[in-house]
Amino acid sequence: MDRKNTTLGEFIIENQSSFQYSSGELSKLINAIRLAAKVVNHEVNKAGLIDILGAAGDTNIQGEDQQKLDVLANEKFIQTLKNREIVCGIASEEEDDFISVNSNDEKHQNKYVVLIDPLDGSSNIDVNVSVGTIFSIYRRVTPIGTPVTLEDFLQPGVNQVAAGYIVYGTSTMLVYTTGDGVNGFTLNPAIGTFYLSHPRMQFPETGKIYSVNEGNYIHFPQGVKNYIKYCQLEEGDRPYTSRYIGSLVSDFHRNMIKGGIYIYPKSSVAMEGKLRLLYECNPMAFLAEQAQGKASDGFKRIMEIQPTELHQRVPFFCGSRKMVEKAEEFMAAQKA
Ligand code: P6P
Repeated sequence: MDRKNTTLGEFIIENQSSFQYSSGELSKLINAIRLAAKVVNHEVNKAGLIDILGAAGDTNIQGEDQQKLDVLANEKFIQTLKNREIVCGIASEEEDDFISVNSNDEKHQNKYVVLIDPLDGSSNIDVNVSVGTIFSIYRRVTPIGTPVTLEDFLQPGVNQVAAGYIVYGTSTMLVYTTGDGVNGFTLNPAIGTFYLSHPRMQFPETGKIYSVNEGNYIHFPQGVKNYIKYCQLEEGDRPYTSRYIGSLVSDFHRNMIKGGIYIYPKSSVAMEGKLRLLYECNPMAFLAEQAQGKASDGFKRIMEIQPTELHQRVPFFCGSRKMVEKAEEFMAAQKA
């Protein structure tokens, strides 16, 4: 059922039966993410009011200053997921290594692992620009009741059973897929309930928005430079509009509604690009494909990349199918 104003809770229950492994665990997992999202939303919305702005003083494995809200969001999602004994392992952008959750305790038959970017775009926090949480869910591949291993996390994106994001913007939305399309839920903060506001979200087949940090133009591969110039040419349906928020979730969300392409390519300063495969690119790629869009590294499908490291980075081209295909043509031509 996808009638508007269904609550997220009702939607999960009504659609649980459509999920082939309707053990109820995945429903409980999505519900746990829903709860954590409401807690983080509350903190994000008051960030300017209490002293949780500014770097927490630490830096994460990426060498980035950890904003206090990063730390808080990371703690809230991990704590919520651990407390419900639904998952057997968690990996986070903010954690150097993965976290095992009771997975070597035989009475816990938890079979899901969650990979998460608890607060993506956090550099925008201090300037009141929207940020987001991204999550990706897999079934473990090692035997239930044994300790999770890195193998449980280094799975290709095609193995995902669910993925989604929360965007803390002018309104707070939770957008997710379990492999049967993409649905968007908007939070009514007055009563703390998410309502189905965007059923069956789909990327327009093409669009007129390109999202890339053109400040890095001189460092880009020639194929990306050529595609950017193509977007700017006065010809046919162009020039396109450049829109870049500096928050992947926000740029992706706008492009999914209006049509567009987001590109974070590799460059001479970011040899593998900046975005992380496991908890940014794979979940966004799953959503993109479920919304009739496309996601590649400029050459091959993101979700078919075999991960080798927890925090590995990949170049990312994602959005309206025809726009990604055109960008891929320019990438292929540069190799010719
Ligand atoms: P740049 C945020 O840090 C992020 O991971 C994405 O959300 C965003 O699209 C990108 O990096 C911005 O990176 O190098 O353009 O500032």
